[in-house]
Formats: sequence, structure tokens, C-alpha cells
Amino acid sequence: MHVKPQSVPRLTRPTGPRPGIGIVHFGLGAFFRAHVGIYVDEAMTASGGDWGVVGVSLVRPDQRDRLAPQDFAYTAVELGPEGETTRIVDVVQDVIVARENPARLLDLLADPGLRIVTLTVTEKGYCHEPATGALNRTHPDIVHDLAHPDAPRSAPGYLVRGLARRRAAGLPPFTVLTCDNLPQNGRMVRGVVLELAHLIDPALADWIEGEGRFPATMVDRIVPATSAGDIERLATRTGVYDAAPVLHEPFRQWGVEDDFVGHARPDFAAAGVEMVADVTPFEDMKLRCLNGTHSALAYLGYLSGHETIAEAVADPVLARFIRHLWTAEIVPSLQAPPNVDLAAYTEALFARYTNPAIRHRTWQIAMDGSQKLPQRILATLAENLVAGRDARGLTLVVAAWIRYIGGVDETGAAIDVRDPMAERLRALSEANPDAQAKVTAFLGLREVFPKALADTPTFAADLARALATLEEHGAQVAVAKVAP
Ligand code: CS2
Repeated sequence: MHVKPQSVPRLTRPTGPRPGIGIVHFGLGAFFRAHVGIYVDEAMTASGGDWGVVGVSLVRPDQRDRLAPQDFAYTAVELGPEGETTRIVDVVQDVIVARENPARLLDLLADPGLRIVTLTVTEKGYCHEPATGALNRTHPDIVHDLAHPDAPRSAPGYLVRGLARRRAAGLPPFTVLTCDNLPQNGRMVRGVVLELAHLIDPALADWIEGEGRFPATMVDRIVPATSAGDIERLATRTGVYDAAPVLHEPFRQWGVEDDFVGHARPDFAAAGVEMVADVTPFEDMKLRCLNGTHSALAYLGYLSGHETIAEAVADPVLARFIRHLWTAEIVPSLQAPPNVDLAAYTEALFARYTNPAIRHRTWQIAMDGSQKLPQRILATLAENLVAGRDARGLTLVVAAWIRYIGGVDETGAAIDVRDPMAERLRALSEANPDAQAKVTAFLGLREVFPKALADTPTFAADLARALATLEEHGAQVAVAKVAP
């Protein structure tokens, strides 16, 4: 029997005292709530501490409006191949919508009890140039924040203003803990914050440079967006209406550089977080092996007519292709992290992708390709070209992205392309109907393609050939050519 979610009682939080607020989190998407939120909850269960979380949405009130009537508690549903288990997570205590109440957020950032700011604002939320990692000074929100540093709009703008308030109050800075899928993410966010701070007040930038801490992290758990159907099914099964549940796979991993201001942090290790001195080898492995093949399956899977990752890897042509990517093109580019067998790691990834209970849409992963491709595909590709290794598969993935951006699928239906650069990309694509001209135009996008890669001999020609094959024969044929 299906119930209307609203006809059963609303989820309530477990009773009991709540810890003090120690963490402000920017970006309250499903990923945070199914990963970082659960680790923080478990760390407090193990070892205590005042690490309650206040979530921040920069603009949109929807998550706050869903969570507030249930006191910000939510259900985490673990979807294993053999069935599901649920738990109630009670770690978020409030949500601030920054656009509605900027003063409250800035006051909280300047509160002595607040010690860590975590972020999952997605790749585009850092207002950086994807190809270089530097601050994008022409980004409209950065232009705004430079003109109005006391009333910021962007995540970096809030970090800088919050740090300025703490400095003025004689407080130590908060640790900035980024949890987005970007290489050297700690160094990237540090660079963006320092550059913005320097443009506003060089003395502030000096203080942040000396006192601030920006540990890098590698996060991993597959958490598709929650659908209305998921909400209804959960209400039917449990008899309780949760407007904001998260559905996730059993696997999780979090590697964190143990470098916090005053060593102040939850007892992450007690929750299974790997506290390491250098997260780089873990990050490279995960970004290239997981996110790289995710994007490959997103574009080539979508073009092949597959709705989800599980469907895409059930297609033997695509399954062979991603195994080829791993063995011939991605793994040879990596240094294995200590005690990790990369062949076993990629086999485990394949098994994770086949989990039929996880409906992770290719369309969802295809979003924001201009922000994702540089670290997921292009870095590996460029290294392979320099080293003389196979790069045909990765080249085809870039071609598939260009094909996807064109906005029409192989049946002639429109594609709903979501990307902060979508308009520009579409215009480039339409102005250059010929594959060779299109490739030349795209390779000129310095925000996406580093000059060295764009200038590598034969790359433009190989890319144009791959695009022409996709256009003439379709994704299945193009993929089978690379991995027969
Ligand atoms: C995905 C990631 O949406 C995407 O782009 O590749 O969200 C991926 O599911 C996570 O990084 C897994 O840890």
C-alpha cells in the first residue's frame, strides 16, 4: 500500500540534550548529510565534544524548509544489494539561508565556540578557474564581494569576512575543511581565500596565511539525489514522513589531513576517518578512478540511452570500456597510496557501480562538466600524452562531453544541459557545426583546457576524429572501437 507522505506523522528528533555548535557547514545537499554529517555524529557518540552543526544554504530555502519542521533530523537509508537499513541522524541543529539572514551567519562565524567550517558547495561553489585553481576575479559573486566585503554573497566571500571578524575580535581562525571532489582541495580553497582576502585587506591575508588551516580531504560515498518517489516509499515503509531523507550506498571513506587550528576537531578517527599527513595519493586515486569513470559513464552512458550508472555498467560495451580506462589509461598514471592495491580498488568500484538499489542518474553526474573534466579526465589525459601512454579512451570521453553539450541526443531529443558555462558552450557548439572546427573552438576555452594540453601535437586531431565517430556512428560504436 502506498501512503501519501503527508498523511503519516512527521519525523521527530530523538529526545535528549544537544551539544554546542562547533561546525558551520556550507552546502546541505544529500552528500553532506549521508557522509560528513554521519561521521561527525559518530565521532560525538564515541568521544563527545561540542560539534553540533549549523547548515548554510547560500540562496535557496528548500532544504531548511524541509528540515525545520522535523527539527533538522533526517533519515539515512543505506541501500545494500541485499536490502536496506535506516537510521535517524540528529547532528544538524539549524539551517541558515545566507541570502535571508547574512548577519546571523556572520555572527555565528565569529562565535568563539565555532571552530570548523566544512564545505560541500560543489566544484563551481569556489568561484575558481577550473583549469588553474586560481580565483576567478570576473565571477559575478566575486565582483560583488570585492565591492561589498562586509555583505558577501559567495562561499569564499563568507569565509573571508568570517575570518576578518575573528581577527578583529582577537579569536583564532576557524579551520576550513573542504569536502568537494577537487584535487588538492585544501590548497585550492586556501589559495582562493588568500587571494580574495589580499584584494580586500593585505594584512588580513597575512594573518590567514600564518594562522589559518585548510586541511585537504578525500571524500567518498555514492549518494544520488533523493527523489519524490524515494520520500514516498520511505513514508510507506516506516509510517513516518521525512521530507529530507538521504539514500546512500554502504561504502564510505574519508581521508583527512590532520592539520586543524589548535588541533580542535571531533574525534574523527574514532568514527573510522583516516587521519593522514598527506591526502594527495588518495585524492588522485579517487578522483581519477571513481569520478573519472563516473563522468565517462555519464556522457557515454547518457548518449547510449542509459538512465543510471547501474544500467550503464550492465551494458557489456560500456563495462569493457571502463575496465579499459582503468587498466590502460588511469591506473598507470597513479602512485598507489600506502597499502592500496589499485586493481582491487577498481574491482571494488565496479561492484559498487552495479548496486541496482542505487539509482544514480547519468544526467545528474553529467552536470557541471566544465568544472569536473579538468581534474577527472584532462589531468590524466595530459600526463598520458606526455608519457606516450594510451589516451584514446579519455579522448573519447572529452569528445562525448562536447557531443553532450550540443544539447541533442542520439534519438534527436533535447538534452537538459546543466553547467555554469552552458550558454557559452552551446553557442560555441552551434557556431561550429564541423567536428574539427568545434574541437578547435572548445580547446580554446582556457578555463577548461590547459594550454599545454590544447597544444599537444595530434591531440586536437584525435579529439576531432573521436567526435566525428560519435556524431556519425553513435556512442556504442565509438566505445567499441576503443575497447573491442
Ligand atoms: C559523482 C560524485 O555527481 C558526481 O559527479 O561523480 O558525486 C560521486 O558520486 C562521489 O564523488 C562519490 O564519492
